[in-house]
Amino acid sequence: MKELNKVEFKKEVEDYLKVLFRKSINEADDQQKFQAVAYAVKDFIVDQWMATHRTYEEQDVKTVYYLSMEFLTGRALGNIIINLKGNQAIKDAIEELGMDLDVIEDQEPDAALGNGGLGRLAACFLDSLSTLGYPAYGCGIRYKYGMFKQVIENGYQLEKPDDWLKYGNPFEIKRPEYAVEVKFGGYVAIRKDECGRDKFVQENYQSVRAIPYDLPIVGYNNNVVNTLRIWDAEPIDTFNLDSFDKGDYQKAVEQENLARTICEVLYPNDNHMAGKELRLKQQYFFVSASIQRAVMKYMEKHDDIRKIHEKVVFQLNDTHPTVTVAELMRILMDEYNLSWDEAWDVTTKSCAYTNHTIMSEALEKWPLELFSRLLPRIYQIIEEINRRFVLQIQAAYPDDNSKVEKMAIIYDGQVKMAHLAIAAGFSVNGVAKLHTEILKHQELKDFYEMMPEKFNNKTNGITQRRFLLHGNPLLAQWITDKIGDDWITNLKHINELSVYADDELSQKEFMNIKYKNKVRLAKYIKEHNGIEVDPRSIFDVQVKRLHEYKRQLLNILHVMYLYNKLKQNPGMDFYPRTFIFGAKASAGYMRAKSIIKLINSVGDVINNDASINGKIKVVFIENYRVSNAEIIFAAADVSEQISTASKEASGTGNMKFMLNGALTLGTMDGANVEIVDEVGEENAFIFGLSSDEVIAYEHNGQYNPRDIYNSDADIRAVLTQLVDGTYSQGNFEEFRDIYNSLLDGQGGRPDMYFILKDFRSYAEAQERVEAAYKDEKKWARSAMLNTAKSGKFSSDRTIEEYAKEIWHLDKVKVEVTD
Ligand code: DL6
Repeated sequence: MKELNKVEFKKEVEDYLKVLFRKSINEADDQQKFQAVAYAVKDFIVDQWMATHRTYEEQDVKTVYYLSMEFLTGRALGNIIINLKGNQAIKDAIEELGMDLDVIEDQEPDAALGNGGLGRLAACFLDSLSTLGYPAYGCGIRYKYGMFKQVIENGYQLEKPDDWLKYGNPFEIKRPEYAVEVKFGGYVAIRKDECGRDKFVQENYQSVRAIPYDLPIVGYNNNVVNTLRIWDAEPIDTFNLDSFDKGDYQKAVEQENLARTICEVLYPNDNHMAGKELRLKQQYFFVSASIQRAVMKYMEKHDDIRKIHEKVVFQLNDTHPTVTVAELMRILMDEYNLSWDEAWDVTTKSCAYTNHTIMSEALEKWPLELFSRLLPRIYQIIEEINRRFVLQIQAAYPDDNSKVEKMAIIYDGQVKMAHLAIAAGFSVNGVAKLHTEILKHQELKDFYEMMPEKFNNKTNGITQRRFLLHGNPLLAQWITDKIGDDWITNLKHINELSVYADDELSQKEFMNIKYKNKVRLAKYIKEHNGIEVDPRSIFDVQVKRLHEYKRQLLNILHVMYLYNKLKQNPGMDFYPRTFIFGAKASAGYMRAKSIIKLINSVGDVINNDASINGKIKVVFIENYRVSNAEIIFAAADVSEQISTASKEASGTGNMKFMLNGALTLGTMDGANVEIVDEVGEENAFIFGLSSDEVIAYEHNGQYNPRDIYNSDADIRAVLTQLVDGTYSQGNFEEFRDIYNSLLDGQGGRPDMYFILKDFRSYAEAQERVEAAYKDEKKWARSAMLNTAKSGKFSSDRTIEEYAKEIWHLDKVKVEVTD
């Protein structure tokens, strides 16, 4: 691997300041300095980027195209620097130029092209693919506005546009030479081609030019730089004279609008389908562009399209890119003249699907009218796939008509994207063991029975390079001092720390690092929230998207309960606790927004009550995102993973906390189950209904939260405080909807997420947390074991499994020649 030369690097930074801004280092502002540093870093990696692609071409490698509506990559600069092992040289260069690397990194806006877990997983996967040397493209959308910026005003969430491209993105390269056309609407006509064959032709359509922008994904210390290709839309021909002459003015305006709107904004819905037409346009837009380009690239070096699956595999990140299946069929049949059977053979060998949720509101179903109007040729193809699939179902279950009803791709006036992905994909995977079991035996039971060979599990993972090496440099260095640095690329090695778990000095060192990270977070909180928190208190953290199933409400109701106890009994034995929240709610999700307001209101009352001597603090961190997440994970003692069992497919925050030595307080849900398998139940705090119990209650309807409300005075007191103005300055209505959702369940079952049912068990687990924390040595041991046992949860492990068991990729070594 080429070494970064400090002297050359300094000169490059100064040159870029001149070329880009006509400024010297003393004149430039911090943003300009960031841009210059970023360009200098890009210069350094571009040789590796070119060498990587040259190697791929020379070796004619098989490539995975990871198709995802979301890539939540966060900031690039810091991550690239650590992956280049360039930290020291660049740090020194920057220091000698009179700058501070942390300040420079802070100038970079997060690339927030994603909502939460699904998008961040995609970003971790890209990091691992490059680090492991697997040929890959990430394919997505270059949203002009990413995930909104959350501002908290008077306790309420406000959404502000995320203008992340305001200063340009120094890392991207526009590739107009690879632009393709994407067509919408019109109708399908049958025309004769030059050989007299019937051809399906889309006519009277509107189209846009899809333009790719490439971003480098730098592997760790291995010269590999893969590409994240995000597509932007431009008008095909703006107001050319032709259009005016033909009276096509209206169409020209519409095409221009289409191009302007398609990539405008990321839909801020996590685990929820909004069903908007523009969203379907976005899906087809980036899928069509990516598949067209992948096919063209393949055909540049090969002559038999029937063998494309030997060199290309498309991984569908949830159902969002499922139109891939029909788009590939269209290209193969309409552009390469393959027969249906030939095209189907290729398609079903090229597409694999990952399911990320069982939440019914997230399952994508499109009304036929909308789908067929927007994508007429794609719809025709899906109709035919459905017709054939229904025949298959009927052949398999001749006596059971209900099977077609449950499994058809088109049914009840809707196109069901998951059914299409399963019918056409050669692999269907869940993202944690429990989740996959639930898919096989509950949600996708019929499909599993019919096609068991397609189903497999790939437990999620996270990259230790961003979430430990970059986010927690003190702990990273300590680990390296103890066991060497193999853990950076092989997290299994981190288990070697286990031998230090009982060593008192190591325990002290470990907890001292935790303390320093808590001081760092306390400073951030003071600066951003104006709240003083005590780094010696227990940092109890729940950061993730706000969703009822994730049960931030359970957490804050418990805080209210603790506060009541403390008020009733001021002298009680109580270990000081700082409850830290961070969460964005979808803009239209009113109850979620109300829960944010409740957390802030409870915080206002408790934080300002001098009578409890600061024993409880409640902090809501505004605009939770990848960059502040790194600081938060490093400082956490307790990791709140308290979803209703069966609802969280995996979770990945749980893994980031564990890696940084926090103890999980959680339900047996998602990957929590596997975390407990690894670390042992004695080093976590498990509570609540099991997934089987939740599912049983959902089926038998025998849960009535009123019974709990009537019999448990503490719970009743807390619920009453939602509607008696305690936390709403006398406004009885502010939290009425939350109250009703727990007891009356307007528009659904009361307490759908079993908050009251799990409350006592949660409170009891919280007591265990407090008792455990008081035993410093025991806690330190458990914290260290959490870090030591996190080896399984590296995305490197996950990607190895995908590569070996689904994609069948070979690793590539890249040499850079000067
Ligand atoms: O697999 C990544 C991530 C899981 O860790 C979360 O448990 C799951 O909720 C999330 N799923 C989604 C589904 N989105 N949609 N639509 O974000 O995936």
